Amino acid sequence: MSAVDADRLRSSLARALGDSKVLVGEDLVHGYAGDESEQEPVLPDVVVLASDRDDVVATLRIASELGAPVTPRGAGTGKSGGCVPVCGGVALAMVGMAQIKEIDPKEQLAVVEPGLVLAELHAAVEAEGLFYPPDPNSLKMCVLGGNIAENAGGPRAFKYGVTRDYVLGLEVVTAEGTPLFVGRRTKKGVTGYDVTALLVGSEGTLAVTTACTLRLVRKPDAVATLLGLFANIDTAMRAVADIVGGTTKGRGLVPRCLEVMDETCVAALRDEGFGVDARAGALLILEVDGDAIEVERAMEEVGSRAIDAGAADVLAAQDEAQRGRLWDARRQFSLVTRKLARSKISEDVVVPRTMLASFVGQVRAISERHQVRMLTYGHAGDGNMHVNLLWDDPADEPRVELALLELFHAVIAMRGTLTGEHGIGTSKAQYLALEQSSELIGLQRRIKDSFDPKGILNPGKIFPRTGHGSC
Ligand code: 2HG
Ligand code: ZN
Repeated sequence: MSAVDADRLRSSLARALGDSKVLVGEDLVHGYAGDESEQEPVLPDVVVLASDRDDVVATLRIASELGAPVTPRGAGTGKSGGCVPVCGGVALAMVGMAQIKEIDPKEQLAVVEPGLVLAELHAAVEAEGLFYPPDPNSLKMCVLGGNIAENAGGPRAFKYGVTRDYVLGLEVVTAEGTPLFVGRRTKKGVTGYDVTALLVGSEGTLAVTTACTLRLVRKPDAVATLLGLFANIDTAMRAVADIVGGTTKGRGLVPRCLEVMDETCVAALRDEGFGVDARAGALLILEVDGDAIEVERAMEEVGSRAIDAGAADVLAAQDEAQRGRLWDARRQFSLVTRKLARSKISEDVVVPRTMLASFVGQVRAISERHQVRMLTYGHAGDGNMHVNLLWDDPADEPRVELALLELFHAVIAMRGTLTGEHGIGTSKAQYLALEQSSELIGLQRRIKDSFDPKGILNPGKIFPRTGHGSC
């Protein structure tokens, strides 16, 4: 934005919302410039601290009138640049709207504001005997609005599905500042288009969420966590195939989590001081839930499938504290791997589960061919793999880019997809056309236009930055 336009924007917002909700100046706005991806932070011209829906309406009306970009923002834990205000303008901070408005145990639903921290929602519904399954690993920091924008997943997605499967309805404000309720509160409903499903995962480009109606399920009575020790990731992937796909000994099983870590990941955990059993080259975290009898049986079945597939051992967490430590190690993984090199790119590609063994072979070959350090971990049950590319010397960047491009080509050739839970954002926008036809991209651009005719909502995301959506 030009300096004059930015000044006009700031003063209009301050007049409408009051100075206390409008942050101006580098010192105050720099905390709203980046996220947890490799996308360079960009300073917004102004930050609005929304505390209710009226603030969002007023902000969007002013921005729409002035043609100013608006980038909605949750906790900033995103991994694809989604909340980085790449075109400047307004960073619309939603964390001040963090109320739980309703938990209805009979209807099994909750209505919450978008700034609510996910772990707080978990605790509140579990106290009522209910369960909200999505569990991205940033769950102690990330907020529901961000989860909805990116259609977040997490380890439990294998059994329970992703955020979209739990959003019944949304209260949103359109780019022009019109409040709308989309969706429903009922279990079923097919009235009109499924606009709710479209908005979930739209990365803040279509509307701003001000409240969400979430579907809950019954909290499982019991849960057990197992740790499978494998010589290498290839054997671990064989176990995943046998557990999920079945063997001559029995049908496929549905543990709630099936998380894999390769040899580089395990070594990094050891370096961080986590006491990993010496027999483990690669690890599989397996978690089952249900009633106590189901859990007992599932533990045995899953454990013996892993042993049959070649696990050196399968250890069961003995109590909540041990379970907690195991998940803590897994949840810190994104940060642990950041320490392995000066730069890292973290991907979240998905391949059909039956291709996992061949996928790890291809990652190894790409890493060798381009001499780029790569590691793999992630949600193996879903085929959703976090391949990380690591490098220290900026001169290596061209090789890293080639390796990345080759990785994406390999994924698409396997009929996989570029992103399973982090979104396209800015970081994968240039690769969108590898997966989607120009007709499909064009259709999505037209959808964007009809929600946001002036192109002010989170510009520069999803679509490659030429023409529409560029600043
Ligand atoms: C995870 O599963 C997150 O830990 C982050 O999706 C993945 O940063 C990453 O590589
Ligand atoms: Zn993940």
